Amino acid sequence: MKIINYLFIAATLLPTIGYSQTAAPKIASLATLDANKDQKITREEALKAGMPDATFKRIDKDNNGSISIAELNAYKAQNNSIAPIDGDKDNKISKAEAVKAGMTEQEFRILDKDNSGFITQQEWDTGNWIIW
Ligand SMILES: [Ca+2]
Ligand SMILES: [Ca+2]
Ligand SMILES: [Ca+2]
Repeated sequence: MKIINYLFIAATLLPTIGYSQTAAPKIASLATLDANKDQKITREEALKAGMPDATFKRIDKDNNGSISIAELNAYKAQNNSIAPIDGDKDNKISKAEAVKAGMTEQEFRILDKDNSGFITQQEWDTGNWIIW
């Protein structure tokens, strides 16, 4: 019984440790992640784009070593809030906040569809971007 409890505690603690190591939230577009445009993100492509291995494994649900568009969308459906990159909590992403998380100024202008100088959650949702 004690061993089972111990394993349970270890299993619940491990993900927490993983999260605390990735201090600053990062973002990347599908276009950046899928460097060779074959609609799959291999582990090599993900690591090259700066995605931690732990994040890659979380998204690669079937564990086949690459992220399909379906797997990416499933992850996006649950992890698409802009809150982690919204540093000043005004419910929108400023250019500074976006650049800090890994977006270029050019990419920012594309997502800021109404040219307001901010990316809202709605604008974010239209882009093929993921956050971790
Ligand atoms: Ca690819
Ligand atoms: Ca997969
Ligand atoms: Ca903000």
